[in-house]
Amino acid sequence: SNPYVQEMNQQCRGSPIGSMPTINENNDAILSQKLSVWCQLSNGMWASGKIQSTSGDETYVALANGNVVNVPPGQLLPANPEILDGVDDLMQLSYLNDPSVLHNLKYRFTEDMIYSKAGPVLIAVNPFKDVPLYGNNAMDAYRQKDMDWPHVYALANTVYEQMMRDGKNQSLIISGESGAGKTETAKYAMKYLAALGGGGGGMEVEMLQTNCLLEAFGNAKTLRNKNSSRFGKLIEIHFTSLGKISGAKIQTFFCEQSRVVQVGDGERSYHVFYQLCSGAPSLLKEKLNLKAATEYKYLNQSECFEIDGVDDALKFQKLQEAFDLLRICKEDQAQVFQILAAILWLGNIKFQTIDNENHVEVLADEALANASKLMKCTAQGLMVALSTHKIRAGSDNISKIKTLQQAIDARDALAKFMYGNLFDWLMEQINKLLDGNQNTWGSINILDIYGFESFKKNSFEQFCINYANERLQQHFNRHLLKLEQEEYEEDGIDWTKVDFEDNQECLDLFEKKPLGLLSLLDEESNFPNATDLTLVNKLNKHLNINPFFKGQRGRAFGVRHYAGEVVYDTNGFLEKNRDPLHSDFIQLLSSSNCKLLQSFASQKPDQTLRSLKSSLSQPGGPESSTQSVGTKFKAQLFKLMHQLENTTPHFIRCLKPNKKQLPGMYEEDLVLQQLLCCGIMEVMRIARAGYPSRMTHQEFAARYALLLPEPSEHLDPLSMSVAVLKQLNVLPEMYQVGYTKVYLRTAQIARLEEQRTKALRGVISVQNCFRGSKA
Ligand code: AOV
Ligand code: MG
Repeated sequence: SNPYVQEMNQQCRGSPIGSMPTINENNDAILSQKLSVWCQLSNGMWASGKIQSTSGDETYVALANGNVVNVPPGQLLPANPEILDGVDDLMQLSYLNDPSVLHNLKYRFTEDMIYSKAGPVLIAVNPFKDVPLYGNNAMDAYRQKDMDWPHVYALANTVYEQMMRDGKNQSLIISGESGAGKTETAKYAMKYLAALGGGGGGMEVEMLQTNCLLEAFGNAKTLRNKNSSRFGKLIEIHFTSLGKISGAKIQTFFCEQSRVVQVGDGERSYHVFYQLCSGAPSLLKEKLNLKAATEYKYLNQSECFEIDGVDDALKFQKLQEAFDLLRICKEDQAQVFQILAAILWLGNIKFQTIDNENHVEVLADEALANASKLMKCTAQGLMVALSTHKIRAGSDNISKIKTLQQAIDARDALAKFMYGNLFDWLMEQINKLLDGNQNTWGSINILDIYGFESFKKNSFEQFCINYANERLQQHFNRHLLKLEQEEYEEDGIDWTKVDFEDNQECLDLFEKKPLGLLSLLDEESNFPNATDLTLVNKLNKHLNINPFFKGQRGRAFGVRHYAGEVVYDTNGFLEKNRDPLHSDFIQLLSSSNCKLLQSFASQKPDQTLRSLKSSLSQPGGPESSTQSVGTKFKAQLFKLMHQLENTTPHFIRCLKPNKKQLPGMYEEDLVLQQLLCCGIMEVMRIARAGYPSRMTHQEFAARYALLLPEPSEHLDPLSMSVAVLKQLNVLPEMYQVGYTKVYLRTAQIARLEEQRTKALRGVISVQNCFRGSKA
């Protein structure tokens, strides 16, 4: 698997690591001075101890539990002095090795200090319980800088101040595995920014309410997370030049539509269905002919209906409140619920075969009656749309009857189409509301996408999700590892390069044309007779030479992602990538008396037309719209990355301490794997050796020249910058002067700012005195 994982395996799984360069000068000193060490036990875990004696290659270590063990020198690493236990920033550790980092995070985790810094990156370890870190008092404390512990509030504060200071758009990029806590972290960041920039007549209250709605429609219980986001979102919070919120915009990416019709064991469909079924008041239930969730095919296929500790009925009330607050009128709400109920009834529609060739007709039962009633179309119309398709014969259009599989696919496609459009429509309504006034001066973007996923069985959805994470990882690498070092080199300062794992090759595997996964998938999707097997054969044939691709037996293939290897089952890939637009549905929905459904049919006139045309000329029913799902996804992702490139990025890494989603449980190897695969260790190594703050000489001089005792207009910006640094006695090892910029070590900017504020206060109070005496 990938080098990080290999490294992890070497280090954690107790395999011989004698070849690793663990003994260096420091270690020799540690051995001879009988200091604290980490030693790796036969089970691969690290235990702390003190060296008792050494002779030759033998080292005897007294473990904390009193046992004395003989440890080969290759399995010893220096430990930090106890005084460093639980430091805020991992960079403060004297020894930055894996067990020390793990121990420090664990120490903090057990004290409910879930946030830590790893140099420029904020680390958040999911506590899986309520921790008393988020009250109004905490918000005030971070705002007034009474508190400087790492916290998402502290970072949000920095981001805000940086936007106000530099006048540049900022972004907060939150990443981590599924269930690591990204969405919760994003919500806290929003809450803090809303408090900071609120009160200006902006949309902060509404903005916070959107979460309730987005989660109802876009989140679901998966095996990894009880409240897993099945869509990605970028929230832009807009500010005026006075730092007040002026509005917001939410972009969403790739809602997992297949979940509407297909739910895996132990998982659920989207929350909103269960909320509706258990929370709708009786009048609404009657109107929608609504039954319990257990009665619906789309929901009962997984036999998982409830989530521990979640009251769906209560959530339904909250959802209605959110609808009201977001000013979605009652009629629209009624239509939304109607469509949701229609989707549930659609799933219960059955077909019966009418001949030996598996042709079908729709069973005219309760499900058909309710679905058509809720869709406000005729039962006959729905029946025809589900069981027949039109083809052209000469100058006439004739109807052909579908086979059972075609009919089932058509029914499911209709349900997905309705849900996908409903989701998009909701986003549109929210964005119309949030698009407050036009006084936008700057923005803070918060990115929260679905995390890396690796299940027993992985499909097209995981393929897209993991591809997106791969791109995001590259953004992280580029900013914190690559660009950082390139800038040092280009600007001519002393720098010894730190190597890191680049994931460009894995991205190439996805994106290369014509021989990349996405292109080959598109190509195969265009063949009407293609199957899972022909797809796999094609991939194997063209990609087997790629070290990030792994051919498998049967219809699966593997990809070596930065976070580990994932095996994808191609079953359904082609169909999901084609995402055909059925012309028969467009006609059906246009005939509906439900305004919302009608609008879904008319939304994509060009596509509709195209698909109508091709459906008439091409027997075989559904046909691909011009762009495949994979290609559209890639385009969205590129647009997103482009938008992020134009902002100053800030990174939050969420870590999942255990797979059981339980509080108080810290699985070291799971945490280590996440730290290693996302490049945090390298980031710290670079940050420790590097200069996190930098300003051009012009910027620096303009901001700090007032600290010079004498006017210095005659100096060029570079000399002026140097003069300031000398004047303030900044130690030479704390900065470097490059060709274009001043580079500063951590905490130096804070010192300079302090001096500047003092100097400015002096000026202001003198002015005030002056004014006072005049009056
Ligand atoms: P995710 O966004 O990273 O997964 P979530 O933010 O949904 O993960 O977090 C999963 C669960 O962990 C939440 O439902 C909470 O129960 C708990 N949790 C996370 N952060 C905190 C916190 N700061 N305090 C208390 N509990 C927390 V996914 O959306 O699956 O990738 O696609
Ligand atoms: Mg999430």
